[in-house]
Amino acid sequence: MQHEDIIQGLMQPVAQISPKYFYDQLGSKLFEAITNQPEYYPTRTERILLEQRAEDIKRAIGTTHTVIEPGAGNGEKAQILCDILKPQCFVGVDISAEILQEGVARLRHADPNLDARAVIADLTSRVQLPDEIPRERRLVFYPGSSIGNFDPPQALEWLRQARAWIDSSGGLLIGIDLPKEVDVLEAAYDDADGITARFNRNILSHVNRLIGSDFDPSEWSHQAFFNPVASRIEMHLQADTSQSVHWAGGGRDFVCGERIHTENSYKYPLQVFAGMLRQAGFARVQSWTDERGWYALLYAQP
Ligand code: AVJ
Repeated sequence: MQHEDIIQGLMQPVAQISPKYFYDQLGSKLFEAITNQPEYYPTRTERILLEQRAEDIKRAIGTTHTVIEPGAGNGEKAQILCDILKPQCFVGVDISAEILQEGVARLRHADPNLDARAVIADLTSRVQLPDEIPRERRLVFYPGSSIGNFDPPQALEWLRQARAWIDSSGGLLIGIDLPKEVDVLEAAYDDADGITARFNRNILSHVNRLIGSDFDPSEWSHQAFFNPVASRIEMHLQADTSQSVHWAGGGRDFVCGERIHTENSYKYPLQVFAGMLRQAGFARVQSWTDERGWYALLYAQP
């Protein structure tokens, strides 16, 4: 259960909260604002890549009957891809029901012939897709470098699940953020306007509502840095003062300077990620990269 899961994370020697709890209503809005910050290049770079290479990507993928997008959110990226591929059916999968249903409705409005559906599910566990979704010519679309939130073993597990969703006529189109200069990476997760800092702190307000805790977000500082050994951006919240936090049935003391780990965002070299795709059962892999070499889209087939 959500409740126990959060409390268990908070009781670890180094406290942690899963990044899936960033996305309450305000958190989803703040994330959207992050994607518009000048420092946050991934969303913009991916969109430009998809638009500029649309013809090549379309040729590589061929006819698609059903696009399945885990983490579809507001459906903005789905719109771009559906314009390119013109599938008959779209299935958005997300934990945030309200935003997903809005997104699916918008897609349907843009193309009344598109059979657009919403599946509400927590993507950090295995997801069973409804039986009525056609099996032939599925494309799993996982943009935004969302896979970067998982540890490499979980990421591999996720890729195996994507492989299980498709048959030999299907494929996976996935975006990954590549390693690059540390300054560029760190600025992307600590924008000058402080939007990412607000996004990070907001997780405490969400947790307060979920478990009835009394975190004071204003007592915590946003930290984001690149960990070169693990090749990941880490986000933490650092206590500005020593404090006690309570929740129903428990609590924890934090000393000044102690941290809560809120997110990892892995940056995979292209060849490393292509190797993971092969391990997950995708034999053929094609890729497109922007001219700076910051971001890649990969198309993988069984
Ligand atoms: C949604 C997981 C792709 O890791 O870049 C952005 C989340 N966190 N800024 C990322 C995020 C802070 C984002 N993903």
